Amino acid sequence: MLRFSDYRPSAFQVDHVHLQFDLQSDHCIVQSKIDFTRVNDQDASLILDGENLELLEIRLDGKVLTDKDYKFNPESLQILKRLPEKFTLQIATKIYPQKNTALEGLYESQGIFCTQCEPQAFRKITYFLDRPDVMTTYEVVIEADEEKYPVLLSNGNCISKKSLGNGRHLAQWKDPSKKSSYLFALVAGDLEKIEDTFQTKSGRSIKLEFYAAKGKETQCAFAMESLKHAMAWDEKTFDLEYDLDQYLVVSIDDFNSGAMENKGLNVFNSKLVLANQDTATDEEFEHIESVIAHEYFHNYSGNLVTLRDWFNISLKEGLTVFRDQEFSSDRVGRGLKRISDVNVLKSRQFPEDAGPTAHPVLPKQGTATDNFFSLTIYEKGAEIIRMIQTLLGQKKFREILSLYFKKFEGQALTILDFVKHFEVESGYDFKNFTNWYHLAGTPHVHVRTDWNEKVGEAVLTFEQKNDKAPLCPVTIPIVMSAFVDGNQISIPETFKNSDGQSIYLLKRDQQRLVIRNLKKLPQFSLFQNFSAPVILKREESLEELLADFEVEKIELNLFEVSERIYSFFISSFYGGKSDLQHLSQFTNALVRKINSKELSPGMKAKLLEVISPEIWAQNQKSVEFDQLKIAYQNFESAFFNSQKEYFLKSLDFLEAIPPVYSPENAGKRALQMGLLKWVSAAREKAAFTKLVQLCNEALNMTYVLKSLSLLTQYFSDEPEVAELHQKFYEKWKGNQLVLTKWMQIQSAASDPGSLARIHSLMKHPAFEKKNPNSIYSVLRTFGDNVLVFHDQKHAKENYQFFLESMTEIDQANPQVAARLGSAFNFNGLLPGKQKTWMKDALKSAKTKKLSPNTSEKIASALGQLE
Ligand code: B3K
Ligand code: ZN
Repeated sequence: MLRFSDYRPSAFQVDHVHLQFDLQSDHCIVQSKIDFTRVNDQDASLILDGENLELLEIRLDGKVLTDKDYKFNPESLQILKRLPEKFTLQIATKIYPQKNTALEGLYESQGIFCTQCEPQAFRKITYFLDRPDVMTTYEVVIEADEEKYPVLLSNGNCISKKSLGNGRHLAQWKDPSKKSSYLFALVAGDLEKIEDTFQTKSGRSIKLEFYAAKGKETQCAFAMESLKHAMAWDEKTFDLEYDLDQYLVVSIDDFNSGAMENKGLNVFNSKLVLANQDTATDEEFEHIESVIAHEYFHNYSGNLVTLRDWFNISLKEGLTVFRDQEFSSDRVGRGLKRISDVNVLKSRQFPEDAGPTAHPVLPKQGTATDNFFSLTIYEKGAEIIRMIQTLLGQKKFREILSLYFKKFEGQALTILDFVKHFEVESGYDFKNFTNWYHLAGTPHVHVRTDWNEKVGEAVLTFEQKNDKAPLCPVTIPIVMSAFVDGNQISIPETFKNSDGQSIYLLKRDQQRLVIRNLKKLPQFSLFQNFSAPVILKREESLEELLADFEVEKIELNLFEVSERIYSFFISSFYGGKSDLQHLSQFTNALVRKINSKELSPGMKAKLLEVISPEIWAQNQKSVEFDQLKIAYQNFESAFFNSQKEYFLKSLDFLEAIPPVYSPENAGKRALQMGLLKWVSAAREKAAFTKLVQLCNEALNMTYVLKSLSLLTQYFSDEPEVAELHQKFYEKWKGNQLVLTKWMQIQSAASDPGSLARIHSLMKHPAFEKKNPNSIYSVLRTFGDNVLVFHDQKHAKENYQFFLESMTEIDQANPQVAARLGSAFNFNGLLPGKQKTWMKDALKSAKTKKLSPNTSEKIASALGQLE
């Protein structure tokens, strides 16, 4: 077990490291030369981290060490000899990148060597002090076959390149910046590139290069533009200028996560860098822009100011997510971006925080460091940063953050150092606020409004509860305003941040806010822009919600009102009732909004989205997911029928939008497809015809994929749908990225026979057993598809099959297998039978030989059920 409290500073620092890689066809020899200085603890011996390494030789200050001078095993290397204050170790190890199926350390993907060292895989390359607080400069020599690997890359600048005359060549790279070992990178392959430059605000010219397998490099053009936008934004917003002379990005097909921010040499999963309009959807373009920015922003939040240890990972991840969200807000529109970020939080992070692996943003312990890369660390971490911004106001927050990067450059910090910096610079007392970092679970906030007409007094009663931390309230900033007859009134007990927002702080379990001298009960707008990551339970009638829907101006809050209205209806259909009168009141209001000019097309599309089952389920104690599926179906037909004519007519105005991606075009397409979805859900012939036409003729992947997905979901009985699938497959046979999306829409569909389809997908030639994207698109999509996965009629076999697949994948790739564990997040809501089946499947998985990553997920899931 890893424990936060076990942290000790290293007794040794590394002054410089020189690495030499000899890449061969079935192995690689790594020779390191590491200069050490003892920095404290005169008696401590030097213990280096290693994993699965074959040690060939070790020298201390040039002299070969013998067996009795050191103790080693594949996991560590301890020097027993007394060490001077300064010394140099030379270590030679042998590794096998071609056999590396875990895709950590140095591995080969489709003939390209590449690395993934974060968090602790540098130790799979060579023995080292593999911890983020040991920062040093690197020099790297790579030697490889000249023909097969013409491009040899590492961090920093290339200082020489030469042919060795024997069919091999070498390149020498030097990184002037001190970095942690998790940021080391090496790439070797037959790659092509596109190039550009970025002029920094101080006038330096930065060379930008994107590399991909031959023929695919032109698909990096959008990512290149995104990078330039991100660089300019960080200069403008936080006064952060890129520090090196070049910035390289490489696209790799087999990659466990989305991308990696290695210093000066990012490695990207090809799905997050390659895009053009016939192969990528609008959503993917938007996502690429944000991930390119995210990795770029890490250059400061992560690389230059790094983390002391892996428990503090949210110091860089929460902050960098926050920074990329702000960037994308400026690119695609603040309201829409906030809606989609809050949606990820509610539909994915909240379930994680309620599930078996719930943990604080600053965890206290863990089994596998890899499992720290969670939605909680990333998304909830970003929300905590956002609350700090809310408390101070954006302007002040940005100034203090900008200072943070300048003050701490080159240092390894903790989250509490970060908060301290904000405390010192702003004078604001964050003492109680830091509980947000220490507690697991999502607080539920219950709000009640009481109105005493006689004395003209309104009382808001707030209560917070967190099952995972029952005795510990957190400080919850509630950004709010109140209106009487459309005029804003001032609210007592609130304070204003530097942006002029009124904030009420809920600090205790229960608080009452009394507003006196009122002629009328005000309308309250609470938690504006989702000012705290809580589950809000407001006692409101459907009438009140419908009234709010008419007047709410803040896009996020308007969306949330619609979400609560949808939730009302789903609940009544789930309970076997329907409320058609209110439904037509709602759909009438919705149609009015869609026809009006006050909202953007993208926003209108959002209002047409029904609450997701994952979010709806959060207010329940137990859920019969198959009943819920029926409730959704019944609701969908009732919804359509209440505006049948309007929806049918809406198909006529499906005007052509230019196929190219832009936030505006994306919004317009989303609205069209949002309307078409409702007609499809009612299985109307007109929708079928339109979908088939789009699938056959559209010049844009958003239309094609969305149409095929709606056809799969609602018209799977029509023989033409199978033909369209076959046609799609034939067309895109050579393009693995497109086929991954194709598999995903099939695995996300919720018609009967899902498991059989998953089986056949996994046998399909499009499914690549060792490719993480393939596995995620089929199995993770299936496990996260709550309405299908937990369906009582099929749950038993679903669970068995899923866990068997998970344990099998674990043999080759523990990280990918462990990520499938999100399927257990809803176990707490399962009815008795499903719980028993899940327990049986987990128990039988537990008897197998598992990696620490997967065994931690399975053990915690079992722990929750037992
Ligand atoms: N830092 C990487 C994630 C690496 C995951 C390692 N298991 C990407 C990112 O968050 O930017
Ligand atoms: Zn990150």
